[in-house]
Amino acid sequence: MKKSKRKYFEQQLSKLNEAQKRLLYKRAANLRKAAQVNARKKRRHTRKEFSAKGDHENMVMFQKYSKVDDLTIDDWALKVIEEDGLNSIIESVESQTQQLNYSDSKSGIVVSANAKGCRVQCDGEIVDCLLGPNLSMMQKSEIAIGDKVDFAITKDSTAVIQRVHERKSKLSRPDPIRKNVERVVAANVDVAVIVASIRRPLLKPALIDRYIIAAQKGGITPCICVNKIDLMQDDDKANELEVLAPYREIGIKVIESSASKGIGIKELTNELQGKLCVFVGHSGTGKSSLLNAISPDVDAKVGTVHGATGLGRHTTTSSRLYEIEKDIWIIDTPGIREFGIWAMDADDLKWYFDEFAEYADSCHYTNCSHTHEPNCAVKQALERGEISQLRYRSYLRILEDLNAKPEY
Ligand SMILES: Nc1nc2c(ncn2[C@@H]2O[C@H](COP(=O)(O)OP(=O)(O)OP(=O)(O)O)[C@@H](O)[C@H]2O)c(=O)[nH]1
Ligand SMILES: [Mg+2]
Ligand SMILES: [Zn+2]
Repeated sequence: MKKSKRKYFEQQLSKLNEAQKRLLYKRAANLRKAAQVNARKKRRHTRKEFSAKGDHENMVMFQKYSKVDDLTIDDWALKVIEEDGLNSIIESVESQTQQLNYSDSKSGIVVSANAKGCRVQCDGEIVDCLLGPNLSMMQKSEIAIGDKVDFAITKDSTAVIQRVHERKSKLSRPDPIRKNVERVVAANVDVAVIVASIRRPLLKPALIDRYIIAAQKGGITPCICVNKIDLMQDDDKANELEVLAPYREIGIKVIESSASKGIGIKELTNELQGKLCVFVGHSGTGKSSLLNAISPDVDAKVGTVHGATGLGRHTTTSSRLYEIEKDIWIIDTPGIREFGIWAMDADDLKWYFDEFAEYADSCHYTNCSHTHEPNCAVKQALERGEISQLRYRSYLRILEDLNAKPEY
């Protein structure tokens, strides 16, 4: 920052009172922490690139990211004033003070959310809530569907979220654009129902594997619901469903269903009894249709699939939590093309493939990655057909992705 600019912002800072300064420095500390984490990852990447290629560009980038550590908290505070303006800090403190005049606080569950606020279900009613200033400063991932929250009604009858309770589980993914930002798809979920179809759209085993890993990593039980079984001829059915056998073998529940013919709906309902569930999967597999089949009252919007390609049309555009009678809570989510795994260390990935476990002890190297090492018991089991080729290929693909992304 130029000296003259710095002086100007320092003068602005001196106009703030104690409470405003406290908020400013809190914002500055958050920014500094995020920048340091980011710079550390970028440094690691450029250093690696530099030692591989020895190019000047990566060296310059490395030096640039090293400078982040030289910035003091005062530098960051000035940056906040420069970017957010003095008024945003003054206003935030004012609204924080206003909120002290609220009536007693209530608790509820977040049923939908956007950047400005969220809808909360409380005692059977839906309340539109704004995020309190302490929350709105945080990343969007700080509030997610399924979160248990406390909110208060201010004097002017606005509902404001005061606190998000600690989550017992979460399904996360990296933001598709800003990969170092976590997006929590759903919080406090018991079961993630991975809705797939064999035809229209075609099965995507690699996507199923990613969902399983993300669910298990977040403390959620995965379950597969293979929908649209009415599209298969009886003679081919057993053959075509064989592709899901490896999942059954590792103890994942697989439910066969047809939302349009009402097949498997009872079994699915029983599985979800007393739980909070999230329906995930590729677009057009029938997530919203299954939700409607379980509870016609919900009447979620259902789309069509493309006539020629059999691909879905992204009918559901934002996630929503529905309370179904009989104590079932379901989050319907929009179908997605790709699902990245949040904050996964490449070395840890192998532990998420349960079928490797019984062989891994016999690998020659204790830290065997089951890829290139000699005398790998997992690869031997693969050759004997004891481990599914499809699952092993998924493992290699995800591993490749994780190694290609220096941020994680
Ligand atoms: N044949 C058949 N078609 C189904 C079945 N379930 C759903 N469909 C059809 O598949 C299409 C897509 O269904 P949706 O319920 O909108 O799929 P979705 O997974 O919610 O899709 P997105 O919201 O885009 O992610 C619709 O035309 C449904 O009628 C089924 O069991 N059998
Ligand atoms: Mg849908
Ligand atoms: Zn091995």
